Amino acid sequence: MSDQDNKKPLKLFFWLWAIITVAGVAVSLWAPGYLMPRSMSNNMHLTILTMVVFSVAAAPVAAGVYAASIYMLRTWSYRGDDVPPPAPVIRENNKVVASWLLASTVLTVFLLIWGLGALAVDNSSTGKNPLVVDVTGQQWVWSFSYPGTHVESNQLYLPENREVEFRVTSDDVTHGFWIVNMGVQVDANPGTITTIHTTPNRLGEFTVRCEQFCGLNHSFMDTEGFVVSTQNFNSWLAAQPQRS
Ligand SMILES: [Cu+2]
Repeated sequence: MSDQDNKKPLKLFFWLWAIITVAGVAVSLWAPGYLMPRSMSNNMHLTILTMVVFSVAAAPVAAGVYAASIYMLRTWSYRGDDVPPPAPVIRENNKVVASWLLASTVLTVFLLIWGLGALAVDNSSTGKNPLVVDVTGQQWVWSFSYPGTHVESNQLYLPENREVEFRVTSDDVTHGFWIVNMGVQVDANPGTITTIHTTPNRLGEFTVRCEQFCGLNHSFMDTEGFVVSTQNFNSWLAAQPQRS
């Protein structure tokens, strides 16, 4: 093959790769707004951002695989016994192999650093006077109490823009305390208290779910929650029947 012929398949591969990469990046940026639950806390914001960053970073890799597959299907398809197969071009091009290896290494290291950073940030407390909420799971309801008050509720009310420290436990079997919109997910174990922090930053309704199989009515173990203004939160607290 001449040099000119050698460059043709590379060009085709490159254009396939570029088009699929652009499409992949576009979907990665656009889809989370529709597919992910609405973010209502700093944690969830980071979770969604991480998903977008990982998807964008994965787009050129996936595009490389698709482009190579399409290229191979086109080039290596059976054309009769008498037609010799074309010489492999991509695999034997050192420049292509070296840049692919370099790109994969850079991407992997970047994602590792991002992932470790996000993991370290996720569960840490800012220590600024958090609102403490005691969370108890039992078959098959959640209850929430607010230390310093005598309020116990089956709905979770939280004030906006104040850090919350959930102290999570269970009265019977292991449950999983999960607020989808806040990126909060931790096991509720009997006999032990697990803490997790978040700062709700958006007013509105959310759902608290159980995400550990805990028996017959596990799938019905969910309840409503609300992020409200500080003023409305205080009025809600005051209006609750006092537990003796
Ligand atoms: Cu459950």
